[in-house]
Amino acid sequence: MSNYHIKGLEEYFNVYRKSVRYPEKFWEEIAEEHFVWRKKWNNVLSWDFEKPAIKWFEGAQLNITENCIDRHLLTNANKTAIIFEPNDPKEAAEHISYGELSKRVNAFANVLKAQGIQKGDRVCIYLPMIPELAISVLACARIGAVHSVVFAGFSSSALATRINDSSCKMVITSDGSYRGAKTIDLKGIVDEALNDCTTIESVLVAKRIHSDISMQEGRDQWLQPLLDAASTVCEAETMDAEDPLFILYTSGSTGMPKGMVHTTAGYMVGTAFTFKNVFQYRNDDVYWCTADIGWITGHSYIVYGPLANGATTLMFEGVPSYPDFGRFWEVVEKHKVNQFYTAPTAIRALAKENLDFVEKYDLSSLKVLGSVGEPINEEAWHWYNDNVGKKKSPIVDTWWQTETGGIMISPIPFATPTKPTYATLPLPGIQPALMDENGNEIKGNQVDGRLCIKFPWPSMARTIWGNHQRYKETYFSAFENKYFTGDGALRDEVGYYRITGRVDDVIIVSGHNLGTAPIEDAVNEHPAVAESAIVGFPHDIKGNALYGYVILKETGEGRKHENLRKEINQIITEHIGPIAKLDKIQFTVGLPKTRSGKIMRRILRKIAGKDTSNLGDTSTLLNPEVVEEIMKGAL
Ligand code: 7RM
Repeated sequence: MSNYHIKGLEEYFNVYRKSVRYPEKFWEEIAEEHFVWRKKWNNVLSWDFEKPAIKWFEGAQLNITENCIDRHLLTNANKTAIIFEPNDPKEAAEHISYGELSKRVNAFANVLKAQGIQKGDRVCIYLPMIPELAISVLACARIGAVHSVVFAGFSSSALATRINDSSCKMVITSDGSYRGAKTIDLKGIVDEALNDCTTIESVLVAKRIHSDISMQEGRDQWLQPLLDAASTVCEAETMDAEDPLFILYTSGSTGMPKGMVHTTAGYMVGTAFTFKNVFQYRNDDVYWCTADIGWITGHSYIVYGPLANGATTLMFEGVPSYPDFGRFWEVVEKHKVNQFYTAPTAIRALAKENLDFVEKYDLSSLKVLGSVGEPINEEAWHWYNDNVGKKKSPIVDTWWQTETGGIMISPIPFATPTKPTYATLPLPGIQPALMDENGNEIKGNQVDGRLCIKFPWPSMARTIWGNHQRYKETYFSAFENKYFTGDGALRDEVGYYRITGRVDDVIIVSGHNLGTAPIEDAVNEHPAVAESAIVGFPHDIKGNALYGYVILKETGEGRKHENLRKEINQIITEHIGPIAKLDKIQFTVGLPKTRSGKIMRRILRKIAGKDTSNLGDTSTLLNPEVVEEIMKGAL
């Protein structure tokens, strides 16, 4: 039996049982056998969810880049580490071998040092999906600087907030970025942000779009000449197991974004282990995660998890719709992608388009399909399964969070039988619990509640940068001695988990608890519906009533809206019951989405409740213009 690579369902259950009975032993064996350490730990785990204080592999010393790069050089220096697929399909892809990656990371690390960056300093990375992004992340890790990647779709004010919160010393950016047919002036956004920042001493600028930008004397420098002059040898800094590796901001329901802090050893072990099992990665496979490295999915499953396994990981600069909606599948065919990991929002967008875009390409290399970021609705699941996977590639619906660092609940392909809309079973080492409103654990199957985790796992975030109190309040105070995820979930008759969405998405209508996801699933079954979002609004009698925002596949006055409303409610009645019928249905052209593709329900709730005086922070929206539209059409 191998703890590290699980290949069947029985093996999964055996490993899982062991991981719960002897968690320290379980993780220690994995840490021993699959990583290189400069010094071994004195203690596998110490934890206290009250304080909270969690330490894994205390006393150990290592550098994560030695695990992600150096150790593969002995046997695999010529293997491709990173495939870079540019925005424009006419531009050649780049294959970066482990050998070349080593040199480029080391040179970059030497540049950082020459610019005065030291172990523990925070470096803000604001780059598009170009190789320099992965390389700068690894260069920080090489010298023990704490990277804080800010997704390069965020505005200047969002960038400034994040730079200031963790007092970054440096920004790494580019002259601009390509996004489909558009270019974005990244350097201009950085300049604007830096008007409100005092801690930045230097800005390194990668050339990508060759635009005419202004460089501030004494602060800004072009990156390439510095790299060209730097040595390609750089000794890795010795890091303690619990030294911070990075900060990544995640938006809270209110207030400031939270700078989640991930540390070195546990994060490495957790992301490597989950990558290997969830994607069943084999030596010569090509793996592609379409996320941006600016999100946790990109940190854990484009950079660290794959590289720690010596994998070939593909970085895509572009968007799914450029030059047309076949782009993803073209890339799969071109690079013979074996594992493909994307988000439900992308799947739904592509499912709206003509099937020719998929059928044109040879997708026979695909072995495993992944989904992450939000509940994958039944229709999208089937579309993905039928048209992309041709019913032969298992779909891994992976549930996890920025805070969890790595995948928590997911099928193991070819072991766990999949079930649409279910993330299925906890991975080894993960102990979920469903809790009721009174703080009691709900045992047994066919139950639903608030999703908590009872026991620490190596890749969990250790604190919120500069605000440990908020970390405690947000995650460890709702339920005693448990990590609270903020999500609701149900457990079916065989123990499979279905994540029903954020708990604040639960709407109580006439005393019935209704999750939004199942209702949206029902609405989306209507052949004319492309996407929907359900929220509650105050109702005199029912307490709350349901308001549905519905995007139709074909806009225009093709069909009578009144009939559609009736048909949609008919489907809901059939699937869930009349209690879940929508009081109001507004047809709209779009939904307010965060840049990572999550629907911002807070705004929809306010509009439904006719409370639009203060919509709160909308700076992280991808499509702020849609809010105006929706307000105009509100019922
Ligand atoms: C990885 C990521 C976390 C929140 C989480 C959930 C939702 C993520 C799924 C999901 C249902 C899934 N990190 N979520 N994955 N809901 N099924 N497979 O997305 O920090 O950006 O978001 O996303 O609500 O709490 S995140």
